[in-house]
Amino acid sequence: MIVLSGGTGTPKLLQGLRRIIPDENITVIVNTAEDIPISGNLISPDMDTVLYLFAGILDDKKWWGIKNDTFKTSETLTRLGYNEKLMLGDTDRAICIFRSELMRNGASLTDATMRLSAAFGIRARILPMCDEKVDTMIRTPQGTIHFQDFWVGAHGEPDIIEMKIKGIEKARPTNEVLEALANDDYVMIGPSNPITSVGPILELKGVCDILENKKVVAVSPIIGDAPVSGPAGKLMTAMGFPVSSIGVARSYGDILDVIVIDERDTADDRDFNIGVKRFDTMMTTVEKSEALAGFVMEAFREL
Ligand code: GDP
Ligand code: FO1
Repeated sequence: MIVLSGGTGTPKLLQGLRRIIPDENITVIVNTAEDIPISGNLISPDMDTVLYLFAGILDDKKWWGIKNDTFKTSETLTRLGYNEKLMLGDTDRAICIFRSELMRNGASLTDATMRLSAAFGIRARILPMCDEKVDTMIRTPQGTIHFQDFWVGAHGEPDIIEMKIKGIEKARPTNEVLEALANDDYVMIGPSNPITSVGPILELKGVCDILENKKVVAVSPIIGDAPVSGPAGKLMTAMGFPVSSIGVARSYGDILDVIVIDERDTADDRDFNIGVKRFDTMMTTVEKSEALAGFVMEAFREL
């Protein structure tokens, strides 16, 4: 099973999926367009959430960072008068330093991710979508800023005129991603932000063409007219999509076979030109994540 992931909604679904299929059978292709250097080291927020989930160390209250991490370095920097854009935990920072040192010595992001996966004893295959640096940039009336400056720095408040992924035209899905897609017919798109998390993966040259020939099931991150959390609504509006499960399906073009929407969603099935299945998609407990993952697996079996 291949899973396309951002850093919150899909990791919640992966938490459930891991309870029903072995990690060895899971390949996760992770968005890297929100990656950003902090104090000289590369932070890869979506990647790290997925790695920490599979390593069993994720802080799954916040869905980023490491459980019971300390923030001594960050606090000291603040005391000295240097405020980092992201509050990085000490252990989290050590992992980012290790990755960045590997990369400074010539490793690709994929190589570094594999080293980290091995060090954590992770049996799933966790792959960055590409090795080139790509950046989600948000155009606001005040200027164009990095996604992390928009979401963490400015609390998602600025109006959005447009979103662009800088560098995406030159980026390519890695050989590891292409090989994984060549060897698996089933692709799950979790309930991640369709614009900033799934969008960059789909924008990589050739990916949509490959997915059109796969069995693809997505779970909607939008229930009714609002996302469960985060800035997906604002971004969908800026990119011309209605904030609804129909908007989510539309943003994925022709690649979907089935979309799983929430049982509370009042969207009319006839407004989608693909299969629509309904389930409780609010993953407030691991048991609910497992039930949703089981439902998605059943949807694949019926295809
Ligand atoms: P990010 O990288 O942190 O933005 O995380 P993702 O893109 O992976 O996930 C963000 C999306 O997850 C948001 O649009 C939320 O609406 C969605 N989401 C979070 N929790 C849930 C949930 O329990 N159910 C559903 N259906 N969507 C969720
Ligand atoms: N999100 C925050 O809202 N505030 C933070 O201080 C913060 C720190 C942070 C550190 C490491 C990391 O991997 C992620 C972190 N995040 C933080 C989450 C993250 O930047 C965003 O929520 C995601 O990129 C949105 O997809």
